[in-house]
Amino acid sequence: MVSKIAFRKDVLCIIMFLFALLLFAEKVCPLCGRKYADTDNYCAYCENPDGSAVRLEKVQTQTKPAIVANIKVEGDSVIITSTPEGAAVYLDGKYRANTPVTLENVSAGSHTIKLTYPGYKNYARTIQVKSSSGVGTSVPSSPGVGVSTPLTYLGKNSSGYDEYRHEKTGIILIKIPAGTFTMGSNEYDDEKPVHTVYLDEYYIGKYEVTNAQYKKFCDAAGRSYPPDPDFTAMPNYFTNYPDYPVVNVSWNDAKAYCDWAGLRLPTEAEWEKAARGTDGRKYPWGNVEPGAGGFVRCNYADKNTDYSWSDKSVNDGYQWTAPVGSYERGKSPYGCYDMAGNVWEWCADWYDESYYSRSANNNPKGPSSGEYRVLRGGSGDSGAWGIRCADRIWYSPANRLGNYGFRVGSSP
Ligand SMILES: [Ca+2]
Ligand SMILES: [Ca+2]
Ligand SMILES: [Ca+2]
Repeated sequence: MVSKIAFRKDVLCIIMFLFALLLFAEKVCPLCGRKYADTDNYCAYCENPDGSAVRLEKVQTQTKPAIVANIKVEGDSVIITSTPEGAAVYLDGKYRANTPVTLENVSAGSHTIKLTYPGYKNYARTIQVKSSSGVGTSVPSSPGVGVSTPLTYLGKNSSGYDEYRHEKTGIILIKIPAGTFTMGSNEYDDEKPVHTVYLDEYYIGKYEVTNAQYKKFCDAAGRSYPPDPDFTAMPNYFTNYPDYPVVNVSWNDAKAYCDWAGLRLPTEAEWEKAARGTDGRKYPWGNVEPGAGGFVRCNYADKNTDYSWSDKSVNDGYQWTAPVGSYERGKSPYGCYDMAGNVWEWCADWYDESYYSRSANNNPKGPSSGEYRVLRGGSGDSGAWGIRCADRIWYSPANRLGNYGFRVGSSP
């Protein structure tokens, strides 16, 4: 009798063990290295398809292009040009101006010159200056106002779309092919109905317009600098943080910049297509939440902020703004950066909450008049709902805020 009971216990144990194995069987994701259930076809954390390491390889082989710099020392002047033009120039670690630039009265001795440009590797080099006199001052070259300059083709970006450099501003534009996309969502009334929109081919900025890019306009056109947003521990934001997005610009300021540059603001439809592509996705990167799988995809209201809606489980690295192009995983299907978060972006259109119910199917340009202009994409203060590609907000075109900026658009 005793041995019979013991045998049954053994059998029960083996059956339970096999059952447990079946329940808890896991595999390791080759992309993010996390374990997920054997029964799933996708990694539960990063949504990588079963067994695929393709995205990992893609991330690892992406290398940033180099800035090509030409530095000439003539007496106590240092003449710096670069490709791309508009790179931020640092002399001995201190920001001076953007290329092309002549730094004058540079003191004798050895100096370091550093150049930075969004999306490019930093350039650094030591120079020797022989003659000496006084403190260095910078004299930026002054391009003419209202003169449009041509686009230079740069090749295809890592998402497979054509990129161009706008010579006057140094802004990188991505060409968005003609075709239809899904606009709107069922989440809020002003995003309804979901509808199909056709757009002709157009260009849109790869990044939000930076402080350096906006400064070039102010200096050339005699426009006043934006007021300081008073970001904690970021004094003189506009002049000290050249690669960060310009903020505290009104719609009127953004429009004036575009007019000066020979560009324009994107329409609301152009903005949304560039952000979400054609498949109606929720965010530029897809449908997973911004912090899914422990990855960082954008600058939004994370643990560095203290709002009731702050996502304390995510550290995106920034309380206020981040340098443009900081989040590789947050790119849109066309390769545009920061279309979720960082700064809200002014669009060309007047705001009307019921516009989608009567919008044109082809190249909609918004209502013909209104009181407010549209902003898109959310900012460092936004919760996850506010960085959705379909979200719309509005503000008076004459007013500015410390989390409002813009990116440019253009027609071919
Ligand atoms: Ca943040
Ligand atoms: Ca943005
Ligand atoms: Ca909204």
